[in-house]
Order: sequence, then structure tokens, then C-alpha cells
Amino acid sequence: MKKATRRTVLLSGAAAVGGSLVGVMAARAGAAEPAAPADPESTPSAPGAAGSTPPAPADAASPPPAPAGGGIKQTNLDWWEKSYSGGPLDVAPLPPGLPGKDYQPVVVPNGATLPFKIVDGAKVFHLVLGEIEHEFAPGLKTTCWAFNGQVAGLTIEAVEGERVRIYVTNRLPAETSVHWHGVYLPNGMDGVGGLNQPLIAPGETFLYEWTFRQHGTFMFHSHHDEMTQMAMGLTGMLVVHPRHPAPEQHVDRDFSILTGEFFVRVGTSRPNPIKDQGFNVLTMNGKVFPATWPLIVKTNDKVRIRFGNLSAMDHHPMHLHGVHFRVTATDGEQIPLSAQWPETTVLVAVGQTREIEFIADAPGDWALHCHMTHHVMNQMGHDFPNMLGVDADGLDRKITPLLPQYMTMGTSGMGDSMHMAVPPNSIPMMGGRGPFAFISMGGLVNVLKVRDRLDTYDEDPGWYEHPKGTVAGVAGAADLRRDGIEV
Ligand SMILES: [Cu+2]
Repeated sequence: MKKATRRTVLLSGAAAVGGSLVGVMAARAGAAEPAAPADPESTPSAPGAAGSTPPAPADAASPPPAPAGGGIKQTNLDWWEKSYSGGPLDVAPLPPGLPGKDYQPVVVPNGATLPFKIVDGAKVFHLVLGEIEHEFAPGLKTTCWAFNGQVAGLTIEAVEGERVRIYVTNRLPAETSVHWHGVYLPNGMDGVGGLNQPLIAPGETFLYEWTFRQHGTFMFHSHHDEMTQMAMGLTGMLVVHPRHPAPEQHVDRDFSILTGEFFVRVGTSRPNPIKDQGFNVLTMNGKVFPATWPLIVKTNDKVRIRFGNLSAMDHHPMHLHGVHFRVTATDGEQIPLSAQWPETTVLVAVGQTREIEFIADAPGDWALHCHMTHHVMNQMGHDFPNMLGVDADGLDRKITPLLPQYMTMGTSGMGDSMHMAVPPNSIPMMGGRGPFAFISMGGLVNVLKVRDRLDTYDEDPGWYEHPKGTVAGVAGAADLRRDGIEV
């Protein structure tokens, strides 16, 4: 017998909000399929014979008519699909899925996918936590903590149904633990230090092992001394591909982007985990614009972007120019086609993942960025004095004899500040050089490059060459006259 899905239950529940559980039951009883017997084990009769079975006693005071066998003895739980985490822990694993055969690997701009090997029918990974020198963008090198040399940008890929064994070696100077965010697994594998397991001491290697009973976009991160260890870079993405993808789940390009945030005081070389606001290094897969690697697609490719956010304190409304997309999944579940909704900006809160999909039908270079303006600034945009409107000419005249290159910045905004010299090991507040001028964004910024012709996805095709007459420019005298614009 077909089960009611969690969603139909939700829908019928919503319809019955003003009524009672009886209303839900009535809605169910009206469905074509027979309601569930009170106890399937003791009710061997076939659905077709259900009408001959006396109605089961009901919990509700006034049960509705139950034409299809009276399966109304339901605890509240019966109306919900079992969470997989409530299912048996010892489900028989399916064979390990192989890239290119059983799944299309994700693209991790600036990041990496963790290699694996297969041993006795299980997929074996080895995570190594250690201290490294990490470059957020040319000019800013810092000492961070990393998974296998990747700061906030390592991705683990798996396939629904497979058995994984993940070894975790701690080469940090501190105890740690690793949590698998959003994953159904035995409680003792959940990775909260002290709660689910002993801490992993420096030098120790722990083994996590479970069978994936779900698919989707999840994350992993340190779950001990979280404020310090995640602020130092111990975050990653976990992508689980469906064992039997539905046709609508196919995409041509599948990107994985984890967002993060750090505070690195100008002139220092180590993130400060104590900061709770004013983060000045905002990352996609551990890099800031202009060091973020572009998302390269062909015109009319179907594209998925998986966003995850393991920033310390900030949500990120991720905005994509040029197309409308659909939000297709959260880290809770795939959203059915009928319930996916169109957006141009998707809010990815701390601790959430969101999948979006779209058809890249418009060639060009389209910005992809967090829409919080302070999150598209780099390091030096954050502790800057407000000089807007200040007349600094006198000051400049007095200082330039002493410091010939001195010029006060910020008097007409910060768009001019990318020209200024910066202290050693720091990056200016703004981004990088574009095809027309300096691009005044940094941080959580990337570019979706859509091209009609592309030899390879693996090389940056350069800047978009716009068809003649399709770029905004200085208004001509004839245009101004024609439209009666006086300037
Ligand atoms: Cu943001």
C-alpha cells in the first residue's frame, strides 16, 4: 500500500488547521487509497477486501466515516514518514558509487574534492586536520586550520546507499571532533565532542562509519571549541548524490560553494576567533574576490549551485544576476517541483544549505554575490574612518612634502581607495580589475561566465565580448536631443 508522503500530510494538515485531527482524517478518508490498518501485522486482509473488515476502534471522539477499512487508529506518528534517522541503523549498504558512472562530480571553485578508495565494499576517506599557511587572495597570507590543506573549501562527495568510513587524524595543537551536519547516522557518529564521543587528542586518529540513507547538500565542521576552530577554517561541504536521480535532477554543471567569514586585523597573519562582528575576510570556498574562480558554463546549460554557510555570525543573501533561479533543495530535503519557488536572491543562513537551479540562457559575465554590502568589501573596508564630504585638500598639501605619495582617501566614497598602497600582508578593500574599470567589490563575489562557445569548462574564457551597441556608455548629443534630456 502506498504511504502518505510527508508532504501530503503537511498539505492536509494545513487544510485542517482550523479544524482538528478529525479534519485531517476526513481528508485522508476521502482519498482513493485505503487508510492504513491499525496494525499491519495483524491485519492480513488485502486492500480490496478492506470493506469487509470491521472498522478499527478510533482514538478520536467522533471518528469520521471510514469507508475503506476504518484505518483511523493512528498515533500522530503514523501521519509522518519515518525520519531515516529513526530507521534501522544496519540497512544493507549498496555498492560504492563511482564518479562519471554513478554520479556527476560537483565542481568546487577554488576548493577540492576529498579523494577516496574502496575497501571491502565501503568508501574510505581520510581527513587530516592541521595548521597551514592559507592565501585568501594574493597579498594576504594567514595561518589557518584546515581539512587536508583546504580552508573552508573541502568537499566530500558520496552516493546515497553507500557505506563510508571516514578516518579523522588530528594534527592540530588542540583536541577536536568532527560533526556531519544534516546527516542521518547513528548517534555516536554525530561528532559533538563530549556529547557523542571522546575528544580526538592531538596525534590521534578516529574512525567514523555509517551508511548514507539520504541524498542532498550537507556540511561538516569541527564541533569542539567551535568558536575557535570554525573561525580558523575547519568547515567543509558534504554532497550526497541520489542513487537513482529523477530526470529533473539532471544538470550540466553542478557547483558547490561554501561561504565563510574571518577577521584578520590589517598587518597581522592569523584570524582572530574572538571577533563576533565586523568580519573583514568573507569567503567562497576559502577565497575572496578577485581570487574566486569563476563559474564557467555554456549557453543553455542547466546549472545547479549548492550553497552552504558556515560563517560564524552572518547570514548571506546570495544574489545572481542575469537569470531567475528556482530554490530546489534545502539540507532538509529535496523540494518537489510543484513547491520550488523562483528567486533572484536566496538567503543562506548560518548552518543552512540551499540548492538553486537555472537555465543559463543569457550569455555574458554575471555577478554572483552576497547582497549585504559590507560582505562585498575586503579587509581594509571595515575599520576605515568616515571621510565622506571632508575637504582634505589642505591636509594633503601639508603632508605631501613629507610623504610624496600621500592622498587622503574616501572623501567621495571608497571607490577611489583601490589605488592606495596597503600595509604588508593585507588586501585593499576593493576587488580587482575588470574589462572596463576597477570592480569595486571584494569578499563574497564571483562571476558566472556564460558563453555560446566554450572549448573547455576548465579554462577561464576571459571577459565577455559584448555585441556591438549593447554596452552602456556616454549618452550622445543626438540621443539627448531625441529624448528631450537636458543636462
Ligand atoms: Cu553576506
